[in-house]
Amino acid sequence: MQSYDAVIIGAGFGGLYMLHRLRSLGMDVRVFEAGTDVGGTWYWNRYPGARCDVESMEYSYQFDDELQQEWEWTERYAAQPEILAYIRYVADRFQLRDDIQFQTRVASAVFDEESGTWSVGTVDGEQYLANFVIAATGCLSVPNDPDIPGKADFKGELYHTGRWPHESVDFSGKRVGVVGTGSSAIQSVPIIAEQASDLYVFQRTPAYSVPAQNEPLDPELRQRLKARYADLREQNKREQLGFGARHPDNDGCVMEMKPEDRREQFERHWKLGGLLYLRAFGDIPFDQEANDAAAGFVREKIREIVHDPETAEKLCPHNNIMGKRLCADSGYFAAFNRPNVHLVDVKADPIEKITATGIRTTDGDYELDCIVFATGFDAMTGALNRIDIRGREGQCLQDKWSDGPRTYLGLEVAGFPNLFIVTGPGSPSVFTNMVPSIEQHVDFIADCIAYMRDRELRIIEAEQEAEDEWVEHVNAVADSTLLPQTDSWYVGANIPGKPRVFMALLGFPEYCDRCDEIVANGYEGFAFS
Ligand code: NA7
Repeated sequence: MQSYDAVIIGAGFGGLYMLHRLRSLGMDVRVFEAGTDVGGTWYWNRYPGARCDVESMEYSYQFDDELQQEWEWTERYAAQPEILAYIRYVADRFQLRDDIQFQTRVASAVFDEESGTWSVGTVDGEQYLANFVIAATGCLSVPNDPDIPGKADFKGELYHTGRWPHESVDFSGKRVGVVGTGSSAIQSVPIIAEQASDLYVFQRTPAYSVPAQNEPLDPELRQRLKARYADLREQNKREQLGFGARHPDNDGCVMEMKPEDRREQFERHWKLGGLLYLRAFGDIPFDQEANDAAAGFVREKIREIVHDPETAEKLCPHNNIMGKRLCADSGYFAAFNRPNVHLVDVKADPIEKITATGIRTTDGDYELDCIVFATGFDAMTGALNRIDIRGREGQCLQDKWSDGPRTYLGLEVAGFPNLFIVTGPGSPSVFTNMVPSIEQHVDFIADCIAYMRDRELRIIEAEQEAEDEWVEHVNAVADSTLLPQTDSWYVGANIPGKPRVFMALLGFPEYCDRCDEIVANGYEGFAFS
C-alpha cells in the first residue's frame, strides 16, 4: 500500500497552502481532491454573480511577498473567475499540482492504534497510509439539497449554486425560479433578472444586504496598498473579523450617540459597503438596541430602493443583523423594481412540491423552465461527517459529534490523533477573512509537525479536558452575543435534524493570541507520544 507522511483532503485555499508548507519540511505528501482542478469553494461556486465579500487585496495569501506583489487584482471585490484564476496561478507557481490527485473523493480515514498511522480510503476503493491526515475540506462545501418532493419529475433544468456547471448557462427568454435568498441568491438574482423573461424568487426568510460598492480597483490605490502590504496584513491581524483595518472603525456604542449622529455614522458605513457596514459601531453583535438600530437602518434603505411598498415590506428582515452573515450585493433590492422579477413569499405559502412544469406552493403553481436552488450548505461539519473517520477504539467522528461538533481550537479532536482540521468548527473561520484564518491554521499545523519531528514525537492528540474546556469557551463567547438567537447555518438550523450548536468563534485576534500562548507553553492541551 502506498504510504505518505501526510494526506491532505481538499485542494482549495487551505489544502494548497498546507501542501506547500509540508513540502518545504521535506515531507512526502498527497492531496486528494474531488474536483477536476484546484480552487475548492471557488471551483464549485460558479453561479452568475459569485463574488467574494472581502476586498481582493485582503482575500489573498500573504505567506509569500513576491506572490502578493506580482498578482494584480482588477476589482475591489474579486469575482469567482478571477479568484479561481488566482488559485490556479498559485498552484502553478509553486508546482503544487504534482502532488494532487484530482477526481478523488476520500470516503474513509481509519486510525490504527498499533502502528499509529491512518489508512485513507477513496470512493474508488483505493487505500493509502499516512502518518498525518489534514482535512482541508472547507466550511461551506457540501450543498444543501432541500428535501422538496417531486424534483425528479421536473422536466426543465435544475441547478444548485454550489455545484454550478462549468459551461455557461444562459437564461435568456426563460422562466426561472430561484429558491432561497441568502448570499448566493442575492448575488445571482440581479444577473439572472437581466436574462430571464420572468424570474420568481422564492423567499422563506429575507436577508440583510448592503451594496458591496464594488468597482474597478484603481491601479494607484493597488500600488499604494502593495507598498505597505506587510503593515496592512499586520493591522488586519488585530481586527475582530480579520479584515478591513484600512477603513474607518468605531468601537463606540450606538446608543451613546445622538440619533442624528448615529444616522450619519450608519450612512457613512453603508457607503463603504458590504460587511464594512458592521464597522459603524462595536456593539452591534452584543447589544439588542444597537442591533435593532443597525437593522432598522438597512430596512429603511430597502424601503427607499424598492418601489412597491408591499414587496419592500416582504424583503425587510426582522431577525438580528449578523445572526446570519450579512450579504453584500450589487443591485439585489433594485432588481425587484423590474417588471419581470416577482417575489414569492414561501413563508406565507410554503412550497408543496416540484411538478413536471415548475413549483407548486400552497398558493398555486409557478410555471418554470429552470429552477436554481440557492439553498446553501451543510456548513462546518457537512464535509467531515460525510467521511467515515474512525479514531481510537474505532470511535466514529460522526458519533462523537452527534450532539454537535467538539474540537480543541477547531484544529484537533480528542480521540483522533494526528488528524488536523483546517478552520474546523470551534475556530473563527467563517467569522473572518477566510484566507488569513486558513494561513494561521496551516502555519500552526506545519509548525507543530516540525516541532514533533525535531523531538522525534510521532503522535499528537488533543486532551479530552482541553477539548471540553474549549467547547465551553466557544459557547460562552457565542452566548455573550446575540448571534445564537437567529436560526442560521452558524447553529445548523438550516439542516433538518442537525443539533443546534454554535459552530464558530467570534474574535480573531484573541484566538490567534491564545494559539500563540498554547504553542509557547509547549502545546498546552495536546498530548504527545
Ligand atoms: P444560505 O445563506 O444558507 O442561504 C440559503 C437560502 O436558502 C436561505 O434563504 C434559506 O432560507 C433558503 N432555503 C433553504 N432551504 C429552503 C427550502 N427548503 N425552501 C425555501 N428556501 C430554502 O446559503 P448561501 O449559499 O446563500 O450562502 C452561504 C454562505 O456563502 C454565505 O453566508 C456567505 O458566507 C457565502 P432560510 O433562511 O433557511 O429560511
